[in-house]
Amino acid sequence: MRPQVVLLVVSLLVSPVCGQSLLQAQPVEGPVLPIVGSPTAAAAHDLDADGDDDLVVMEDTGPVILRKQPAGFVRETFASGLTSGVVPAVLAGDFDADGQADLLLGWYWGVNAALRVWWGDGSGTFPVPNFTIITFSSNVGPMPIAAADVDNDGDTDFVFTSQPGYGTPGSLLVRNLGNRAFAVASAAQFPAAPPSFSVPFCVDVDGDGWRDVVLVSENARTRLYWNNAGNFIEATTAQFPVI
Ligand SMILES: [Ca+2]
Ligand SMILES: [Ca+2]
Ligand SMILES: [Ca+2]
Ligand SMILES: [Ca+2]
Repeated sequence: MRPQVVLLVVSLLVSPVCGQSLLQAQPVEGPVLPIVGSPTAAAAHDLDADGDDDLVVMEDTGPVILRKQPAGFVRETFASGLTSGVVPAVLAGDFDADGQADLLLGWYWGVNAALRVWWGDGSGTFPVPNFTIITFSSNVGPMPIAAADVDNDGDTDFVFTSQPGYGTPGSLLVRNLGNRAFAVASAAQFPAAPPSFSVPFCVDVDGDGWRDVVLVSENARTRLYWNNAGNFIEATTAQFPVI
């Protein structure tokens, strides 16, 4: 049986028809997105609750929403208050658990450096400014953001890194307190990250039911922070010897 199987596989591989399908298959071309300029970030979520994922895209002059409709993506702008494309932090999700999609936008520069959570009304277009500003004790330059329920209270929390040159370097944990309120964890609760470009991931490394945080850094070793019932402590290099 084995020689026959081998011959059949070889036959399939050299078959002109099969070879064409394997080697010359062309990708299916998707719709052209109505995006202007050079976007810096994007997130996907069903913003208008019609069963398909829409997009929020950070363009050069601020965020736009691309709602997926049967004929293609419909471009929607909203009064985000952001006029710069230097807004690389964006997430979409239901952050107050009311069943309607919300947006988390972050940006930098001076006193405007903050996170802002836009509360959705279910339309996916955010027609009326309705947001909560999360402020910090020092300037931050939010870039990559990870969303996860790190304190196991049922709502989404945020971990992000503040990049050198755009704010005080380090990583920060923003706890979702419910009722559209947030609190920035203290340095004792969430130790600062290395001063480098880092991307956070929330994952339960040790399987204890609490999501730990892994920070992958550009110019420093990857670090792991154990989640100890909602408070974090950095793993030793013996525990996590990742360069
Ligand atoms: Ca949708
Ligand atoms: Ca919501
Ligand atoms: Ca939580
Ligand atoms: Ca864990």
